[in-house]
Amino acid sequence: MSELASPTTAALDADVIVVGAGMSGLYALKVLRERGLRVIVLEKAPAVGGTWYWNRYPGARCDVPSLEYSFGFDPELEQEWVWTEHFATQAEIERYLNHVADRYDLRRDIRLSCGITAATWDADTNTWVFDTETGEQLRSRFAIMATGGLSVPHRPDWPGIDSFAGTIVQTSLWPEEGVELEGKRIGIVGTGSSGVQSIPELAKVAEHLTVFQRTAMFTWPSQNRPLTHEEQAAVKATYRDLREKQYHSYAAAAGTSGAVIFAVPTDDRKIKESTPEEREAALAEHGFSASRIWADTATDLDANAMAVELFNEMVRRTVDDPEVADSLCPKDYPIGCKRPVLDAGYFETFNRDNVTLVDLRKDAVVEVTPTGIRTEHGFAEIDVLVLATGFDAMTGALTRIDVRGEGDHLMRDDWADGPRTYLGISVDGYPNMFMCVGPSSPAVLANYPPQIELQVGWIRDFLLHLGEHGITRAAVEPAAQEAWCEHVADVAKDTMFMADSCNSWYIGANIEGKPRVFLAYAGGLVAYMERCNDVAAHGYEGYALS
Ligand code: N01
Repeated sequence: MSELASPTTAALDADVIVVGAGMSGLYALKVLRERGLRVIVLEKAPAVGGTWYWNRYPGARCDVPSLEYSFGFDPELEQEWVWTEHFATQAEIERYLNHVADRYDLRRDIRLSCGITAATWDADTNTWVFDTETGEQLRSRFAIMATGGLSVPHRPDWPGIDSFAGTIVQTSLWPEEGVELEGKRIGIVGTGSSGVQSIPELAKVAEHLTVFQRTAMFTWPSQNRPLTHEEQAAVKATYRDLREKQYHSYAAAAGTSGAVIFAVPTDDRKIKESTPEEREAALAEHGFSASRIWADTATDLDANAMAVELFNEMVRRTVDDPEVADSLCPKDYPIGCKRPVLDAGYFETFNRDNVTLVDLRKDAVVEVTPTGIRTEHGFAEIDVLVLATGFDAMTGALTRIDVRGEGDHLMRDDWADGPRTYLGISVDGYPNMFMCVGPSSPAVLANYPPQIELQVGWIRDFLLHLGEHGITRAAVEPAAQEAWCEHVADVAKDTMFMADSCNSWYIGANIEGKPRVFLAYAGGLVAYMERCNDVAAHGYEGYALS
């Protein structure tokens, strides 16, 4: 790709440096290298896999069906890989991504244990300079930030937390060698997806498990099951059709199960027009899912409140102790505000003799001591403290390193009031830099592998276009970025994500001081790709190319 390399070929380490060897980094390396670009991937972890390397806590698994949560770019790959369960475990997905790395000979261009501390735009040469944790400096024409939306762990700053003398472990930094849990007194903080998945598993091995809950969670039984040979063969016989459906769906999902399809009601009926008998019949037929079938709960807060009541009725029917059940009932925010969670026996776990719930809304944390957690009304002795306390989502990975663009601007300063992007891919003031599944793209609202294929494919085509036309600088025009940001906010404004009572990581509410801005694109993958493809068809409008 000689056009891309000139005029500073000798000084460039690569045409493209990709930061991150998770799903999008691996795919970017594959498709860019096969089109003749010299690519280096820099990865902080000692292994590939991104999210699926770091999040190896007990119970970690994907909540999108395995046959859908996989790449579709190579029919041979999807035929030869065998999934064992409807929802794959972390270990199986990690094996899959390692298989992808080996099958396409990706490892030779990946530098592991090589996180970056800074990325700096050099306007004199139209190149990006990367400083790595290993002290190296590398230069490329283009930067692709495949740094992940949920890659920067968030940890509570409770008084005394550093004095804890037992084992303290974050679900998203779970050590490869594992953690000794058998027969221990375990405390877990956090009841989001990670907490909800770990709690039933931790309860099975702990002498005692204390769950510290700040906000009760909406979570639905996953109905996970082993995949039979027949089921898998049936999907594989028509895999191309499934992929086409994914690429042309709202959430990059073709099927009818998994967390990403929760936004879609399964029923035409409106809960506000239903009778008590109809609601009772829905509970009898669908159980917890009776709360998510109705056509009017996604945009009508009163309808949503009625669905919440159905959900909470199921909690009360499942959990034996009425006081514990009451604490486990989500009360003050709507269904659809936070990411739906799928579980395996979550509420039933609170019926075990070795599990205690501490409701932090009634009994707040005072301090962590060397031997446990003191709350206003009690003290829990703990050997292992598990933090399932989430992430500085979507923007954290880029604001925590020094990304320095034109005029020496730092991205974290430019994004102080929330991320500003064009198409969730590029940022005004940061030429030649592209983000994978970045803020203001569908990202967390859609199934990742198909979405990555489409978005990274778009970036690849853009880079080839630049090479073919001898262009060495692609910069976003401010007006195009403003229009995109306005559109992103407009699409989200009437959804449950933005309800006044909604405080989720989708809008940065879990991080103190983070601006309340919706961090993804809620218009769906189809509308999103139409817009991206339209931009390309009009000569990459919105970009100044030189
Ligand atoms: O993080 P979260 P997560 N004191 O932010 C609590 C994906 N994912 O790692 O709600 C007490 O959702 C916090 O309480 P509150 C998925 O996209 C997917 O679980 O802020 N509690 C909350 O309960 C998911 O949405 C999969 O009041 C504190 C919890 O910690 C995303 O990752 C599996 C606290 C954090 O929940 C993040 O999920 C796992 C404090 N100081 C993750 N600080 C699957 O595919 C925080 N909390 C299945």
